[in-house]
Amino acid sequence: MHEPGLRHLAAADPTLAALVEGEAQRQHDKLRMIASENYVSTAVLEACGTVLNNKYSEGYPGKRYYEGQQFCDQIETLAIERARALFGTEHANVQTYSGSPANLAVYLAFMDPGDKFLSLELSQGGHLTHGSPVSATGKWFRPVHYTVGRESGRIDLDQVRDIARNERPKMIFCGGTAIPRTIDFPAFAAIAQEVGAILVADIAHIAGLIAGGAHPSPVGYADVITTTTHKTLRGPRGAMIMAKAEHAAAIDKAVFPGLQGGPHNHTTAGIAVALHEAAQPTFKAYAHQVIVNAKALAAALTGHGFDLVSGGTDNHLLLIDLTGKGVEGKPAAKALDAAGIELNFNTVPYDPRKPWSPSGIRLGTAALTTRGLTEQHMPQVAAWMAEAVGAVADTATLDRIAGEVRDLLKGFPMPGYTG
Ligand code: DSN
Repeated sequence: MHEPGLRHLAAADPTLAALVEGEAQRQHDKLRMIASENYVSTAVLEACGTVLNNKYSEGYPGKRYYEGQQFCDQIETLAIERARALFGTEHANVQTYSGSPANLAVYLAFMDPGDKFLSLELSQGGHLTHGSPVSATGKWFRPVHYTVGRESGRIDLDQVRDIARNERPKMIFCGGTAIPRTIDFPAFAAIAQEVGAILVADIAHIAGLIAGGAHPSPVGYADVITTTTHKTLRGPRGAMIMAKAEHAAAIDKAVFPGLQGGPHNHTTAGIAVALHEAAQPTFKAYAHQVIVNAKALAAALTGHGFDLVSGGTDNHLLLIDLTGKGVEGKPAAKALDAAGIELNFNTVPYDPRKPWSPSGIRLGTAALTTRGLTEQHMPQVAAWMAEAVGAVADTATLDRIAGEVRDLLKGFPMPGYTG
C-alpha cells in the first residue's frame, strides 16, 4: 500500500487511487535502474502533499506580490539556506520547476537570441537544453558542440579548448545526461576563463554524489550550477540554480519574472526536506555506495561481454553499446522491463542509429542503492541482464527473471510503500 495512505483519494476517486497504488507496487517489484530516477523518502512525499499546494508566492522571501507569506517565506528561506550550506554556494534559487526551465533561465540571464555557446552534443551525452536542434535552446541560440573521443568515450578537453578558442562562446556548459565519467570542473573553468565565457555546470545527474562527497564539486569553478533535485539528490521533481553572488540578481530575475510565475511551494518544502536528509552522514554513505554498486555492476556486465562506453564508470551511470550483442537498444530495454529490470534505450556516441531506436541502453544505481542493494548483489543483476538481453523474445525466460527480481526485492523495503 502507498504510504502516506490514500484513504481520501480512494474515497473521492477510486480509479485514480488504484492507478497510484498500481504504480507503487510496480516501483516496489522492479529493479529500477533508470539513471535519472530514485525513491524519495516518505518525509519528502509528505512535504509535497501538503496544503502548501494552495498558496501563491510570486516573488522571493520578503518581497512577494501576494499576502499571506508568513510560512512560505520561511520554507523557501530554509530551502535556500540548506542548499547553500550543503553545496557551499554563495547563492541558491530553489524556484525553478525542473531541469529544463532551470537551464532556460540561465540562457535568459546571460544570453541574447543568436548568441553562441559551447556544450556536449545530446547524442554524445549532453542534454536537450544544451542546444539540441529540436530544443528552443538550439533554435534561439547558436550552439557549437564538443564530443567524446571515438575510442576513449571520454571528453577531450584539448578539443573543448580548441573549439572555445576558435568560436569564443559566451557560455560553456559542462555536464549532461549520459556521462559515465568524472567531470573535470577545474579544466572547464580554465577554458572558460581563457575565452571569457560563463561556465555553467549542469550537475543534474551527479548532484547527490557531489553533496555526499563522492564526486568533485563545481563550486568555486563554475559561475552557475543547475541541477534537478530528484535524481541522485533524492528529492522531489524540481530544480535549483546555484551561483556566485555576482550572478544572483541575474539568475533570480530570469527565473521570476523572466520565465515563471508562482513557485510551487509544496515542491520547495520537499526540496528543503531532501536537502536536510542529504546533509546527514547516512547520505554520504549512500552516495559512496551508489558508486561502489555502479563499479561492481560495470565489472560484472563487462564479464558478460557487454561493451561499456568509456570502458566503465566513475559515477552512478553506465552507458552500454549493444551492437556487439546483436540487439538494438529498444528491444533490449523492453525485454529487460518485462524481466523486471527498468532502464531506458539510449543513443551511444557516434551512434549510426536514431534516438527513437538507438544502439544502446543507459542505466544507473541510484534507486537500487536506496533500496539497500550492495555490490554483493551486482553480479546477480548483471547475470539477469545478460540472460534477458540474450532472450528478448522468450517470454517464459523474461517472466521467470521478473519473478526472481520480485523475490529478491521483497527483502528491501521501499520508501513510500508498506507492502
Ligand atoms: N530526462 C533526464 C534524464 O533521464 O537524464 C534528463 O532531463
